[in-house]
Amino acid sequence: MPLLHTCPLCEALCGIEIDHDSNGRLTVRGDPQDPLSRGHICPKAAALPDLQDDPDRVRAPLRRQGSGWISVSWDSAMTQLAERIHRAQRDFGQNALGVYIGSPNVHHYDNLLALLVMGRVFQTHNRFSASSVDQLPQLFSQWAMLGNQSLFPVPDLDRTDHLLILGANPAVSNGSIMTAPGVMKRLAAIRSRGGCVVVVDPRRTRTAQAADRHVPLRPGTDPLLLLAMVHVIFAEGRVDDGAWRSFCDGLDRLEAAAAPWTPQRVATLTGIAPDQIRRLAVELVDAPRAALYCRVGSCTQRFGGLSTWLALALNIITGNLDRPGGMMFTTPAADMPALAARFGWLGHTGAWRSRAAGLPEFGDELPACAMASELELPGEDQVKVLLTVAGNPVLSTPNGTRLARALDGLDFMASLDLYINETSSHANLILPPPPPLSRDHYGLVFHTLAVHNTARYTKAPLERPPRTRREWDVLLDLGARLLRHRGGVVNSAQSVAMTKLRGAGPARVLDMALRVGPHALSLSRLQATPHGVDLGPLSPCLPGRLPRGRIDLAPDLLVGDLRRLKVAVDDGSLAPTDRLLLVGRRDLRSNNSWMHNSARLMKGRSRCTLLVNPQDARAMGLVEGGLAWVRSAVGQVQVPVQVDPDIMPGVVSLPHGFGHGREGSRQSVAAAHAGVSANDLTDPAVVDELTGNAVFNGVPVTVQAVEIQPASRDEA
Ligand SMILES: Nc1nc2c(c(=O)[nH]1)N[C@H]1C(S)=C(S)[C@@H](COP(=O)(O)OP(=O)(O)OC[C@H]3O[C@@H](n4cnc5c(=O)[nH]c(N)nc54)[C@H](O)[C@@H]3O)O[C@H]1N2
Ligand SMILES: Nc1nc2c(c(=O)[nH]1)N[C@H]1C(S)=C(S)[C@@H](COP(=O)(O)OP(=O)(O)OC[C@H]3O[C@@H](n4cnc5c(=O)[nH]c(N)nc54)[C@H](O)[C@@H]3O)O[C@H]1N2
Ligand code: SF4
Ligand SMILES: [Mo]
Repeated sequence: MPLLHTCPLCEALCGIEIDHDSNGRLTVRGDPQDPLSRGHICPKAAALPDLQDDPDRVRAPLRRQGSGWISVSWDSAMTQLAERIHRAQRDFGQNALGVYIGSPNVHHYDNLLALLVMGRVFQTHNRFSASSVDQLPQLFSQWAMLGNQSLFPVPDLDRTDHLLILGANPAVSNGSIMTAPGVMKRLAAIRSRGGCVVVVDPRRTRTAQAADRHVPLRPGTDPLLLLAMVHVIFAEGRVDDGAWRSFCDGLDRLEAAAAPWTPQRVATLTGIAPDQIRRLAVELVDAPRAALYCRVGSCTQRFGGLSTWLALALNIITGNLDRPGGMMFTTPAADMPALAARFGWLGHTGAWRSRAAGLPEFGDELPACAMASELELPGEDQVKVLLTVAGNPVLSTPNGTRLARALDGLDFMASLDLYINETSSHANLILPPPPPLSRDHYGLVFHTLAVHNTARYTKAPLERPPRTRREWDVLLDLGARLLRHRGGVVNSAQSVAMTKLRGAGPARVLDMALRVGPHALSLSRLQATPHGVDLGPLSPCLPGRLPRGRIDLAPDLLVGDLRRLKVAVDDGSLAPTDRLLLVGRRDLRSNNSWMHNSARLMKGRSRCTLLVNPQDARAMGLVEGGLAWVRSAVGQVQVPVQVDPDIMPGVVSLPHGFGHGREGSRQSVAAAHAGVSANDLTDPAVVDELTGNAVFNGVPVTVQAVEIQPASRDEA
């Protein structure tokens, strides 16, 4: 009998079945009875057993000793960790602790719950996470417009007639803030029922190839395109007059904001002709049901906040928010947005700022771009002790090389991680979690972002390796110890409560969230239906789900940020020049910076290549397979060239998450396919100043062929 589980690697939430083949090896298949994924999986799922068996995976707590590592007991590791954090906070103030929370935490409900509890205990302003190298602009816009950062609209893929995709490549990413397993089938279905899919992207991606139309866009100019689209909707009197008008404010201010931005004015900057811009806009009105979906490509740029604001506003004024076939909200069994509202986690910004760069906090977190300088800059509030939880910021945040140096200057660092990698290799302690097949799964976040309401809870199919510990246990144990160190009656009582909560386990908390949720489910009910339950299509919920009961179409902070955009347009920094613009890309068999230690995923040709348009390659004397120097304001890397007509002229693309050749990391397969890190080129000083989000797209670079020195006679 196969054991049921759920793949935690990406956002698609595929149901899987774990079995053994005739040689006793673990196999992974899609679960055809999962109501959401219906048997779909991608090649990464097959590699889940590799994590289980990987000899490089950390199997017991490790303490640095000289240049090596020794394994230590959990108790000794936890005692040291709690003591070092306590001492630093006592001697240097609460902000001497820094915490970085990486993206896999969002895939494990128990991690998320533990981190929510620990927010209060850490008591530091120096909290960072992968949000600010990803979807922070969306959180910001949702907070400013809808009043709740967690109210993510998702495209109602299975019912839409027109999907406009901006800055996303679901053919490869499997969908993001759009949990839609088998997404390409769903996109094909739009077309086979007579609908249309359009992709706006500097590269003709696999998603674009499968669409009706691809519209190339110059990197970093999304807000200009979107402003011109808003302009067209108003100028042509096509603003929808549906029920949304009764609960939306600021229509006039939105119109005024977009008034100067005609399609003609932005055509050269965006690289899109005025009639094409007009067409992109009116299609959203003319289609019976349309959705404008924008993701990472539009977020991780200088004006990410403006992009996500304008995209949401366009969905509203074309009548496509909260209606079937448009952008809709889920009704998840454990209702995170509702819980966020209940506990007051709606969002806030600027309550404090990073010392060096002056970047604002959002929702209690400072931008990851501020992290290195908060470690480096001496004085009050300097980070002395850092805890990373499932993150690899040396490869995933701008100027990783500088961050790596800053990590070495810390008094103490600990990493909760599966591997000794580019980040954790700088730590004094590495604390290993169980691998994915040894942990229970519920898609607390991703059921909230799904194109259809379902719920699935799966128990760990394999036993937990004995010397690994769930983050739930590690973090709550740490919390209890820190409170004890702090002393006093209140702290002692809270410490006892935390130990009790730890003992109760995360499943109990999940059970409570399910019981108070809109479907009044329970854990036992989900355990009785392990393939998952179908909770129906997305359904309209506005204005009921809005904390203020109203939407602001033109929040002051966002309208105000248009000044910064205008300056950039006026000073020419968004205009075409001789410099090439770097953008990112993902690969189906990668997962950000990890999963590169699985031999089956890494076989085949190298994927860490620089895509260059043939026209640019000719101009620069670059040849397929030849090496090139890529240089930016902060660094340089040497990388093989891949000449590709699908990338627009003037743009080059490098994937992130590579660069495994750094000293200290111990991932033998990854090291054999090291590649270079795109984040040795990206610059933490160039951010979306409004939100603090990192900029990965539209990074100016120069590219130069590497001169191959002819071998000398002696060598020959
Ligand atoms: N240039 C460029 N940079 C980017 C991006 C880009 O498009 N371009 N994308 C950005 C985006 S969207 C994101 S989300 C970030 C990701 O940034 P991060 O979250 O910092 O990096 P990951 O590469 O996801 O690293 C995850 C780490 O968690 C560990 N890990 C995996 N599973 C577990 C687990 O269950 N428990 C624990 N404790 N550890 C685990 C892995 O070994 C790895 O070290 O990267 C960003 N960086
Ligand atoms: N296989 C795989 N799947 C993944 C991941 C992975 O690393 N590998 N990472 C996961 C994570 S953490 C996330 S956040 C999601 C992200 O999922 P997606 O949002 O789909 O992200 P990408 O695949 O990076 O697609 C971004 C697209 O934006 C385009 N782009 C670049 N610059 C610009 C620009 O200025 N404007 C516009 N409009 N487009 C631009 C790029 O060419 C690219 O095609 O994927 C998740 N899924
Ligand atoms: S699409 Fe994502 S969730 Fe599905 S099998 Fe692949 S990695 Fe796992
Ligand atoms: Mo991400």
